[in-house]
Amino acid sequence: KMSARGPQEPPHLPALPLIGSLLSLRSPHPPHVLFKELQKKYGQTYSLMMGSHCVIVINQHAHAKEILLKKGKLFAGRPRTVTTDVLTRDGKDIAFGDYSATWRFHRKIVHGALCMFGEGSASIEKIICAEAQSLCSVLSEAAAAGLALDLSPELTRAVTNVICSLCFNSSYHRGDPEFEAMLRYSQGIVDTVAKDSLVDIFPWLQMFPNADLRLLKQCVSIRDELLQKKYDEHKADYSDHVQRDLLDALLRAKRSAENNNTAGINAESVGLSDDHILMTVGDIFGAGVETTTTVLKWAIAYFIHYPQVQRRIQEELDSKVGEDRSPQLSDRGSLPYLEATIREVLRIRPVAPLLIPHVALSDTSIGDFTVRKGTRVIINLWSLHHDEKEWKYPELFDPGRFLNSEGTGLIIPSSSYLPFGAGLRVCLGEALAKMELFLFLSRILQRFTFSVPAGHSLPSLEGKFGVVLQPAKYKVNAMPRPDLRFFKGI
Ligand code: HEM
Ligand code: PLO
Repeated sequence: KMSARGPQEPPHLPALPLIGSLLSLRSPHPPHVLFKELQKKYGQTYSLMMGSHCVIVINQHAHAKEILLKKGKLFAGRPRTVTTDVLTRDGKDIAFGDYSATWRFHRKIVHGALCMFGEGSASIEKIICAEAQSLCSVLSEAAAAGLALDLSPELTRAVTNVICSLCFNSSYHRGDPEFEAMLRYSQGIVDTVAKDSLVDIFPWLQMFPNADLRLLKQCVSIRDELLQKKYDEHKADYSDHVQRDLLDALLRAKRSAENNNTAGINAESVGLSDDHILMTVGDIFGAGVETTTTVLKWAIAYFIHYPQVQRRIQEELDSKVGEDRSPQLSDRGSLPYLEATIREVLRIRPVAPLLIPHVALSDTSIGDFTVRKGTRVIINLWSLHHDEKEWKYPELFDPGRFLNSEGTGLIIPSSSYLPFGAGLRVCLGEALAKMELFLFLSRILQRFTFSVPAGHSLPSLEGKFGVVLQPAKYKVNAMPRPDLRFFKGI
């Protein structure tokens, strides 16, 4: 639908040479909240300058879907920034790498490797359930001691072990020094990478001492050492006949490209250099750890704020699964309230509130607005998920919005809901993340009730903006469910 005026430029924030719109962006709010606020003044779709880059900000689902789905290929690019270049050796990964044949190829290999884990003795479900089981044992020890618990390290270890099995066929025990090092470097990366810090607005700032950039480089070099070690170990005992994990799948693709080295096709030219392989596993490992852990922490924080939601999930579990066995994936269909709760957590606190920026690969348009090649596009998922026209009381945590009126079936009540993005750049881990969230949350709520420990305050629901939106640290009391006191394993 064209307006009477025809193609036009989107409304633009005031901009000054060199610093762009930085002055209008100074605000006590994190960027996703500020971008939502700016709609009031400039409309749902507006543009601004970040340094010398033109950026369009999208705050509505119609334009978001036009970009991600209808014109997906035109907007499948990624910008290069100083911090993501440090993390990914100049975009040799999937998430921050630009649209290319290499990018497509790596997505395909990862997708295939994740599907391979669907069945068999080492199935994803079995791996997750084993980790959920050991998480519960640790929780019951701590519960028996009556301690106020920071769940974060144990949740992270459980989630890390799932992705470690899939990527490297390995796992970590409590107190493993390699795991402790991983926790530290990964938090350092989350705190610094892709933050719209001055470094990314002014590329020339990297010439100057910059504490954030230095921390990032330190953390990345520790991570790279760990990845390199796993890679060397896998190369040493690689066999064409067994594929243990994602790294083996990537190595196999590399070997087969090397063996078919005819007509000038070699592993380097199809994007299977050592750097590309390391950066791809680095992405999956990093995304595998930080996203799912973050959602579990949000979910438990909300259970503490909304005990009636926690209770209703437990009632559903008691009546549909009972206490004699653990929940499994095949129970998903009979636990709609738990599924609705997971959806509501992903709505109210999206993991990636601004997705990852997209870039227009040629001259095109969004609605009636003209868009030039190279324009960066920020899709503000926060605005989509908190749009008052689409969601009643968007700040209210209400899993019931995802249930039909009888409360028996799941619905998506608004099309303004894209927790995993959509189209060519849709999240590669969506299916895995949903399995983990379901299996971990069902298992721990079957066995524990979470509350605020005496003398502590409720967890903050505010969120710390970064490449993922993380909750602040909080402590809980994990009470074994009284009716399950004799459950085996507690
Ligand atoms: C990309 C969400 C878990 C791997 C993304 C994007 C979002 C997202 C919003 C960006 C889409 C875009 O830029 O348009 C989530 C959420 C998760 C989750 C909410 C957990 C609940 C995972 C996991 C993995 C993963 C477990 C790894 C197995 C990736 C990768 C990309 C991505 C590789 C980049 C895709 C590309 O640029 O082509 N995710 N994610 N994610 N995600 Fe996830
Ligand atoms: C998390 C910290 C790790 O040490 C490195 C890493 C790799 C991939 C990133 C991930 C971090 C954060 C979440 C990202 C993921 C790729 C896709 C995912 C950005 C930085 C999302 C939610 O878009």
